[in-house]
Amino acid sequence: MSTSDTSYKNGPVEANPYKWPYNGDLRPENTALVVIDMQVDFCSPGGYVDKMGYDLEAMRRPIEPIQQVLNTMRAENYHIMYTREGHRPDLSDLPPNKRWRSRQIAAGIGDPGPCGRILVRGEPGWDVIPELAPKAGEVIIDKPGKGTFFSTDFGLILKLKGIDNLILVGVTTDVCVHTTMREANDRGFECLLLSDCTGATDIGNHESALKMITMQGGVFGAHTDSQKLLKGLAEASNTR
Ligand code: C5J
Repeated sequence: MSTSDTSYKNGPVEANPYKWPYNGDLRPENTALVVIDMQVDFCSPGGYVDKMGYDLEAMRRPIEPIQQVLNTMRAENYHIMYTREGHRPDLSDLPPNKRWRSRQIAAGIGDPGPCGRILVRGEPGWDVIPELAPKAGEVIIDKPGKGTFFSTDFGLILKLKGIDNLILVGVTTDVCVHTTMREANDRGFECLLLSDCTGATDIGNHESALKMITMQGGVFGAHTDSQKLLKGLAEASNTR
């Protein structure tokens, strides 16, 4: 199909600003759910976000809807992938300005805290929260930055698995989820962000991040909520 062809039949998922995916090709083989940074450091008392003094409730609200989406997508054999933000124990992959800035807000990355050294690989705070623990065989991407493509093998794995569509959930909407969505969009992946399965340390930022997606005909893809996604997945499954 040529790039100027606009005759695609849209997909089954009611989303904003278009029915997702754009070309109607929604199958377990070509679609992954990506659970971003639902780690103790972001979602639990004593972790990085808690130490910064932000509202943990906003980080925990997505847990239950993510569980629902995971249950359905696992049962239908969609690809399930996870990410964790974190640094090597020797901090050789931690840019000094990132460390300095985190210390300005009393949550120094690499410093000891109630959940171990903050955002350091192997520490209790770095692991995915038990409510959303990955199952055996699900890919986990360890990333030193905000985006999931930067300094990781995420892109290679997506290519080798034949994945075109990414459904993004996790925290935080405006930072790691949005950065990953932007990186993926630039690489040609078709992205959908789930608004009730994501959370930000500031509600205004969460809402703005959603609004940004809808500009220019869906500048980074589209967004919807978990119930609309589940309805769309059921429709896709019925028509296969
Ligand atoms: C942040 C993230 N906010 N997972 N990381 O530092 O969004």
